Amino acid sequence: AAKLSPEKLLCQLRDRVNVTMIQGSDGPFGTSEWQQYLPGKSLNETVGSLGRCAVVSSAGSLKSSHLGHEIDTHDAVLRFNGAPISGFQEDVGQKTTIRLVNSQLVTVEEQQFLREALYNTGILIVWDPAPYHAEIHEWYRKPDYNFFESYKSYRSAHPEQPFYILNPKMQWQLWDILQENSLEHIQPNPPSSGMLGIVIMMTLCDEVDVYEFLPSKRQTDICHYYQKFHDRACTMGAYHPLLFEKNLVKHINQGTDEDIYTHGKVTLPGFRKVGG
Ligand code: NCC
Repeated sequence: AAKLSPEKLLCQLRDRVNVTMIQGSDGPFGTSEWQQYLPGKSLNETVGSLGRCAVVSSAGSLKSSHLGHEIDTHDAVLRFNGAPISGFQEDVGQKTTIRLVNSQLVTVEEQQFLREALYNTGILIVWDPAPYHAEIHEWYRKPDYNFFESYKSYRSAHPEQPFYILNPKMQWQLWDILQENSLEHIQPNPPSSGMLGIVIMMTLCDEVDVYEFLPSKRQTDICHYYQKFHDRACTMGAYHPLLFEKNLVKHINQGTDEDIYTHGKVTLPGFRKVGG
């Protein structure tokens, strides 16, 4: 049970979660070496102001959803990590405007990340689980995964593709709001890529449709729509506070329960459309 009204919660998200990308003015990134790697334009300048956006979770329940066409009608589509399109267009669409990847993928799966064509479409954003409310310097010295070299290699190979590093402050600003609105104590682990992606799109778009973050009638133990692997924790969470994220998103949903049940679809307002 969330404590705030949906309207108040939206205002809190808008006012307290600062969605920014790492820039030269951020402490350790102020070197001439980093200036060669960080994108010259801000994310806002790169995407402009967007109308209707879609966030596509990687859940197994997208399989056989036939949501591909509906997803592609949006002005922009955000996807996660290694979620593929090829062979799955019917269910997940084919447009990719932004791909949000975690630092584990960029580091541990570096070879695939540098090689696979999947990552060459759209704007890339990488995030890393920073220590709770750590200063940029502290995080820079001790990231969860040291993805910086891999980031530089990717930037050298694809200098034209916008590729941002999410400012890690955001994840804990969001986590604090999740904790304040939950009756239980939440493990201090950062929100999932899914929740971060939703809030990123709420800053860029007028309206955000989120697919299969809240599971539809197709809910399944199959982790991803693109793999045969079963694990309930993918939908319910283990490391990430997924259940709390999903309760919060359900609370601020402006769509219908019917849309959740049939399409796994939630509709959220962009922060520009949030009053008060
Ligand atoms: O699985 P993952 O997430 O890439 O999924 C992206 C987002 O979709 C939502 N999701 C996914 C599956 C499911 N059944 N239900 C869902 O709601 C979640 O919001 C999820 O965030 C991640 O968040 O970055 C995560 O990444 C993977 C993995 O690192 C990447 O896929 C790269 O290989 C993590 N899995 C493991 O570490 C094994 C996962 O815990 C979180």
